[in-house]
This record gives sequence, C-alpha cells and structure tokens, in this order.
Amino acid sequence: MIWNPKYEMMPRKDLEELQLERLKIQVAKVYEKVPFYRQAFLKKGINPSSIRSLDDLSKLPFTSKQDFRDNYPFGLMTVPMEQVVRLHASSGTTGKPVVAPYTANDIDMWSEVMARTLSSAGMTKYDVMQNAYGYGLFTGGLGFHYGGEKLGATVIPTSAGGTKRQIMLMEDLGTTVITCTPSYSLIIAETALDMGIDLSSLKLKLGVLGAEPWSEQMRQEIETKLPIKAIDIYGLTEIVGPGVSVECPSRCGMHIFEDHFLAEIIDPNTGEQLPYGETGELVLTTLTKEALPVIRFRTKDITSLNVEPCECGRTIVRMAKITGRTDDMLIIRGVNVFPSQIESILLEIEGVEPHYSIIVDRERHMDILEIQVEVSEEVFSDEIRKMEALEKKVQEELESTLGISPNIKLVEPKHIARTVGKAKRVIDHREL
Ligand code: DLL
Repeated sequence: MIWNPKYEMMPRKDLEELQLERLKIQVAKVYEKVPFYRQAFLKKGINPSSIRSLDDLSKLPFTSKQDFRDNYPFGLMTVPMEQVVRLHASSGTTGKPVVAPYTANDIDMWSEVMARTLSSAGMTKYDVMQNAYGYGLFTGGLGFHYGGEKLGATVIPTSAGGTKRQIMLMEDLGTTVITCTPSYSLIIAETALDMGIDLSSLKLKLGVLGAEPWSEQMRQEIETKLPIKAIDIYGLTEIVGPGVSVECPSRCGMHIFEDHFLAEIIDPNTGEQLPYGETGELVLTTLTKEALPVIRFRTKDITSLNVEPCECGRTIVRMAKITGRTDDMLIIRGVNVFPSQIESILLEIEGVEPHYSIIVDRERHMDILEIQVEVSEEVFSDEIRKMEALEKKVQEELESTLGISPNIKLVEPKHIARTVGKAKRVIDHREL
C-alpha cells in the first residue's frame, strides 16, 4: 500500500522542482539563523542566492557528526526553545551525544514518513504492531510508535528487553508485526524455542527491522527462524530518526522519502558527488525540518542510489542495503575489512549461528584478528573431530575472501552476549 501517492509517486521533474524550492528555503534559514552555517558558507564564498538549481547542491558545505558535537547541545538549532516540543539524542559511544530537537510540525512530518514506512513494509490499520525498539532518548521507540498510530494500527509499546514477556504478549495479544533490531529478532526466536513456543503458530507475519547493518544472509536466517517477512528500514538521529527510507515488498532497495530528504552519494575520500549507481558515502539534506535543518550530512554509511522506477509504482529513489560504514571499516595488517563481509561469509556456513564477535588486538606490533562464532547445538554436542573440521572450514572461507588469516574460536551456543538494541559486534583493543 502506498500511504501518500502524491509524494511517493510524483513525476521526477515535479519532485525535483519541489526539492529545489524547499532547499532554497532551508539554506536561507540556516544562513540567517546558525552561525556555524553562515561561517561555513562564507568560507566557501557562497550565500543562499548561489543555489539556483539542484546541481548547485555540491557547492554547499558538509555537516558532520563532529559539527553536532562542537555545537552541542543547541548550537545548530534554528528556532527558540519554546517552539521545541521534544528532544531525542543518539547513544554516542564517544563523547557527547547528538541532540535532536523537534517542533510540533517536525513530529507531524516524522509521523507521516513513519506511516509511509510501515505502509510500504506491508502494514495496515488491521495490524497489531509490537514495538520492541527502545523507548527513551533513542528515536526508534517513539518514531515507530507515532507512525503506527498514524497508520491506524494497534501499537503495543513494549520497548526492548524482557524477551519472555514479549513472547507472552505476542501470543496473548495477537501481534502481527514485530518492530525491533534484526539482532533482537533472533533473540526473540531463540527465547521462544527455549520456552517451547512455536512462533509459527502465532499470528506474527511481518518484521520491520533496522537501526544496525544486517546482511542478506542474516535476513534469510531471520526468516527461517521467525514466521516473518523481514523488511529493512533505515534512518538516523541527525536527520529525523527512523523514516528516512524503507523497502517495499519487492525488496530491491530502500525508498527514500525525497520530498523531505535529499540524497547524494559522494566519494568519501574526495567529497566529490558520484553518479547514480556508484557506491560511496550517503549524504543527506533535510528539506522540511524546522527545529534543526541539516545541510549535506555525511552519514558515513556506504550505499548506492537507483533512480529507476520500482515495480511498486514509487518514483522516489532507492538506496541499496547498507554494506558498512566508512568508519567501521577495520584496517587489519593493512587490509580493509568490513564486519558485514565477515557476517555474510559466516552465515553461509552450515552449523554456524548468526551470533559472533570480531576481536582485534595488537601483539608485538602485529594485528591479530580473532573471530568468535557460536555453533549450533547439534555441532556442539558432536565429536571433537567435527568441531575441528568446522573450525578449519570457517578459517579457510574467511581467509580466502578477506585476504588475511583470522584466528577462529568456535564457542558454545549462547556464549556471545545478547543485546536488546543494536548489536556490538566489533571489539578493537588496539591503541591506534
Ligand atoms: O538507528 C534510527 C533507527 C531506529 C533506524 C530504528 C531504524 C530503525 P541512530 O541511533 O542515530 O538512529 O543510528 C543511525 O545506524 O547511520 C547507520 O549506520 C545505522 N543504521 C540505521 N538503520 C540501518 C539499516 C537509528 N537499516 C545509524 N541498515 C546509521 C544498516 C543502519 N545500518
């Protein structure tokens, strides 16, 4: 179902006109209200009148996560606090978090793009959505909540965690849609198994999963273990939270709601814009945000854009599944290694479970890559010889793709710590 055909199916020429009109307004506003942007514009020798076409976008300066930190907490805001009705913040693994303020109109816009998102995923007002994204400062919980209500579905705000209770409620309340991180969906599957509950006997049929990278192999694994069609959803705190893009049932890329978010792909090393189809870093500009408009935000997420019309009828651009981040790329003994690459390889191997940790260390100036991966119950209770053969297989498969030789440690089922939100897969002990 297409929630808002006017904007999701707009002829591209009309869409581009709308984007330009909105971009000009956003640019004028940040230039007038935000000293950070005014300085950045002046440094590039431009002002709002320099933006005459969408091609002029590349003249504008970038915004980075660091710029949010440098202007913490409210330095990038364009409205007085009395117009702000909500604040969210990103978890921020290092230093201060990113603060995201919303006006009442921003909340309306966010609910609208989330209603479009859930509708695109296949949800309707007849669905019962159990929302196991974390409620609180994280944008996942309330973002999905408002979108689900706007769509008219029944929302159960369970938040993340309390997995046994989640399963009990799923059974008792007739949940049809689960919304959570992909890694948490697997914890639900595992816990149901332990409780002796067959999830396929429930009404569950759809999962709207995101907030962390997950491979196609992970999707297959999830769909084998849960009776759901797993749909990928993308978003980030700096731009709005969840609701930037989502797959439709044909699952050939995530549609970006381009009347609100303008997307580009750049070469992360040179900052040059790349043509449609090429892979690089996603850069997003908000077109309608009031409290904190963002110009050319460098997401660090790696993807490509496809502007071909989709079979679902949407004309808006699609972004490919995120393959990694420019900053989560590990450089091990000079070789670039993406955690997503490791995940894809592991999940192709029979007997290995989708729970793993990537541990990097340095001994006597030499990088050491250790991969701990859980094996299935059957393999674990099997003969040692079989475990050894599996270990060798994992080692060889990884070495042939990555080009470096990792140490493999097969661990017993449930050895790797489970998280209810975003999974932490990489532990880097190196002091670089
Ligand atoms: O994770 C917002 C969100 C909530 C998205 C719920 C989807 C569902 P942040 O905490 O600011 O916001 O993290 C944003 O998470 O730059 C990506 O690196 C990563 N990410 C989010 N969705 C996906 C996805 C929320 N579908 C950062 N695939 C982003 C891969 C994702 N990575």
